[in-house]
Amino acid sequence: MASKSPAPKSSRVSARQPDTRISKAAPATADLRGNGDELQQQAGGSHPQLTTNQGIPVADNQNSLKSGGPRGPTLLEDFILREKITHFDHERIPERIVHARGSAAHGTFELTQSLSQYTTARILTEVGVKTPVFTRFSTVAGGAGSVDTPRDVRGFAVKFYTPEGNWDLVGNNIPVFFIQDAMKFPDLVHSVKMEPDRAFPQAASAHDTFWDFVSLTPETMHMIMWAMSDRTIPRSLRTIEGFGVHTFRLLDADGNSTFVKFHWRPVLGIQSTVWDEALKLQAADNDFHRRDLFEAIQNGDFPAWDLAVQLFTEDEADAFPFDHLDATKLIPEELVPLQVIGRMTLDRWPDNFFAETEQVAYCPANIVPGIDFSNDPLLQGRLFSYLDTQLSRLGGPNFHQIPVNAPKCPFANNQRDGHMQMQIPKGRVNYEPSSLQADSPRASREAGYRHHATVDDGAKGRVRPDSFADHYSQARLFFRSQSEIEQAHMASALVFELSKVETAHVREAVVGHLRHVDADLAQRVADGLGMDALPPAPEARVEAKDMPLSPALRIIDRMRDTLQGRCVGILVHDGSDAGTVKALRKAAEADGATVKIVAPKLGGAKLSDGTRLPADGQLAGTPSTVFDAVALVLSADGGRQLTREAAAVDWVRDAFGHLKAIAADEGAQAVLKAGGVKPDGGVLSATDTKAFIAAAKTRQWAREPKVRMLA
Ligand code: HDD
Repeated sequence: MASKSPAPKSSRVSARQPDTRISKAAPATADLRGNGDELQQQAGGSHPQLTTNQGIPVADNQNSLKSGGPRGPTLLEDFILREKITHFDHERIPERIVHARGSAAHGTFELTQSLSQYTTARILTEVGVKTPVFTRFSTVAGGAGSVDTPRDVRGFAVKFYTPEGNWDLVGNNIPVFFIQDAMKFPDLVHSVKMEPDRAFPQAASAHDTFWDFVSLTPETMHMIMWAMSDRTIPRSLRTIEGFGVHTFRLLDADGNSTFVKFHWRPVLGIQSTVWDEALKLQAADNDFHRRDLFEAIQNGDFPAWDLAVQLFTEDEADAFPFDHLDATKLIPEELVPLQVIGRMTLDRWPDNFFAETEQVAYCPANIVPGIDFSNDPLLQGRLFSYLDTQLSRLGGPNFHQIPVNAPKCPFANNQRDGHMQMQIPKGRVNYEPSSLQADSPRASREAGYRHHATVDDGAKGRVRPDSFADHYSQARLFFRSQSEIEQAHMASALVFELSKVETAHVREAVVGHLRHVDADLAQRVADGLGMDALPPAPEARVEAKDMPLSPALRIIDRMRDTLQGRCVGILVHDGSDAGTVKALRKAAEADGATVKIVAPKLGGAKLSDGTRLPADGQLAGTPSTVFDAVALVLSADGGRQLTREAAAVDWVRDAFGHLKAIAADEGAQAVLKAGGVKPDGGVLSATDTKAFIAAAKTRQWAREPKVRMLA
């Protein structure tokens, strides 16, 4: 090592002329003083030797190699420094063009009902087998470092490591998509990402280019309805649904096909936030969803989803009043019911974010025998796009060897070499047919992947089928199927988004389209924007038809009244009543909630019984937005003090505005008053734990019209 090497000439020179301000005896060779050992005593345990990537042991990880004494120039010779900095310089890879910000977890999928009547896929026929999965959730528009709670679609991508190879179900939390043909994907994405000249807004669809594209692309209208609903402001990743979106095929042993749509249903039920809360969460905790998923898994509170399918035949599909190959259309549950066939449980957080969550490469083309694609033109384009993007994102054709991407079943072929080849193939045969090597891989008709023998006999052409032309009926179906409160949220979301659009004709064009969806909705949005008159509706190729409403499309009605997956915050200060805090905590935890204590100081509060209760969060950094329900337990003096603390006043004002249950004792009434909290069914006495717990299981929707002017 350096100490054994001869000292470089320059350092020998400077050793004779030491820098006396620092050391009278600067050594000629490597000086290990201050190499950091003294800083590292706390960790304990036995640590492996730190080495370079070549395995050379490192003696000093704090100081670069200098010539001419401690203040001399750093030497190019310092291969340890150069290797460390070079590696660091290349630590980042291109982020995903969409879905850049994501959080993922390992888990398993267990089939509970066999689909052997329809498919040969082992993942869908072997009941009770636990198949490993890796599931990544994402926002779409923002960069990797953006926030977790913008109004946005959430990606829901599952990699099943099946015994027949990897199956990737790369879906979203919305069952339809903005566009019908992959040809439009780059335009859609360019329009929603930050505008190219100004580089803003980040992670937001509320800007001119997105709504310009929407206004000129009526096929987006159905997805827009979903995007403006509370689905795009979820409470947590644990409480979103997932959808495979496209129609796929299941194939039996004889090659017979059944169409299938895949759905993920969260066991906790769906939960959303309210828009003002989602906005404030962006300030309170950029990582709100990631942290929630992490903490749930660390606490053993494993999130789970049921996998359900909708199965239908070609004849049934032909009778639908829409085209099942059109990704802007859903199949109402009332038309084709869902069958639950299994459950996915996520139980292990990745060991390393980059190695796993960042490097995972999903691809809708990763499919196993017994499942096949349909002719959905959006799906067909995706089959190309993902592998292509991963070649540049992950740097070459061998990214399938990265542990998170590699199949867990044996895999072998004659593909060779390329950047970052990690395997060492043996033997002289890397081609087929061959006769020289007994163990060279061969294709097999029995086990191998088979495609459905689809017959397509039309003319070649760049065309859109007439059966894709109805852009408004399902947008109307979705809007009209919502509860009143959800409709108001959608109208308000449209007003919010369009209020950020600077160009008047774009706003008008969007409202024009809304007239086809629902006249009342268009009027409410126009009023919300302060328009004097309704803009004209554009000509529709196909006028909207009324479809039977689908209550299954709502979420507020379907939210489970539960404390599972919810978090209750209790605000305390010195003198808070110990018994009340204890009773509240006990009752909330008994019902499955996580409880967090908030106090003006992290050290917590000295309670009425003299005990000190440490805080989980300091008041100034823990606003009520991060909780589902809140309680304030304060002495009269504590309450008085907190009326002068803006963070405490905001705590109750926001909890009230975000429709949360609030429990407060006598001492806390002053804070409630300062926050403008008006008594209602969701504002309860802190000593009535039963009533508080009941109210905490849901939002106080009836309060909303009193606290917000909805469109
Ligand atoms: Fe896509 C990523 C979901 C249409 C091209 N997409 C990506 C991810 C999800 C989806 C969840 C993130 C995967 C991960 O966590 O790494 N995409 C969808 C859904 C679509 C859809 C549900 C419509 C039904 N996507 C779509 C089209 C194209 C792409 C039409 C291109 C023709 N998608 C991509 C991509 C990404 C991607 C550019 C970015 C990073 C990546 O693939 O690996 O290739």
